[in-house]
Amino acid sequence: MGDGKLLMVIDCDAGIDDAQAIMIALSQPHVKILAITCVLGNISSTNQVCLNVLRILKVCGKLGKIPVHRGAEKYILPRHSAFDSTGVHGDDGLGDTPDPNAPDDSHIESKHGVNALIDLVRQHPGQLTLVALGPLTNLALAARLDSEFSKNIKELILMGGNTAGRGNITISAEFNFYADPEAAQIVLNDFDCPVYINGWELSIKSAIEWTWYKQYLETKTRKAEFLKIITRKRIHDYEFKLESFIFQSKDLFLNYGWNVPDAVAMMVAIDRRAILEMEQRHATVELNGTYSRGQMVVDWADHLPNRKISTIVTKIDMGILMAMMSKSIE
Ligand SMILES: [Ca+2]
Repeated sequence: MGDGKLLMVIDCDAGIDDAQAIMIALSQPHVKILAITCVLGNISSTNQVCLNVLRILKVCGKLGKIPVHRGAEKYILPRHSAFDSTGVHGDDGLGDTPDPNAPDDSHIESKHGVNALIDLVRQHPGQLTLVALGPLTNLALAARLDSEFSKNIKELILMGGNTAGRGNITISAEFNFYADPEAAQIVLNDFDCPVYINGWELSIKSAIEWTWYKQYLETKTRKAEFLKIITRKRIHDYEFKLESFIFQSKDLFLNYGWNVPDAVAMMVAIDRRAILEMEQRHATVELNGTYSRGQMVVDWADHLPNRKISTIVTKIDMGILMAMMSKSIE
């Protein structure tokens, strides 16, 4: 099984960033996506995440060809009142530009996303590349239901966490890890497969040049048009911030670069040569703290011996990223 293909399962909370990442994976001929499992995150409805994935698949001509599963509908131990990132992704997760002909939920598989993950890994032991683009709830639940789950994953590439305490949802936490820190800790502390972490600071460092991105969205294809529609609201917000740049510090401006965190993780999953610099360290997650719940904590000086080692990506090849983004809208 495999035929030289990269066998991939995507777990996501789509999400505009996830849309870009999924489109990248779909455009790579050697990538075979076996399923997409959905979790809450960018929006608090897992069902809506599934509908968004179906819409992305339809735009790319893949509707009905890749199973879409509804996963967890609640975080493991939510300590915050319901929150999501609708300010960034819109109320529906795709920029509030609904398609009246979008596929309905009859296209969603009946099998739960967590069971789908477990079954797929059992069916393809040591062969699956798992790409996690949202909170890690589904992965943690799969590991708790099946103790062999992580052992049989070929590799896990995730978007989440931070290396220098730089937050995007709180003062010190990145969104995916903050949403479900218990799940993130289960994955980082317990998973027995190679884990690649693509965190928030990497995303800031890899922000796409604004002029390039605007031109990119003007490409005359159906897929580019789709991306343009779903990012319209965010672009408006971005341009507003850009115009008020003179009142901002350079550091803050960098925060408003065109970040594509999920695309970065997807690129790393597809082409390991895209990693230019990395650190191999134990990383875990703070579960308490007055300010720091959900912050990734990196053991830079081996204070915690015999812990799981993750690969923390710290620099990527922007040329490969932009080439993959371009290919994804052809
Ligand atoms: Ca995401």
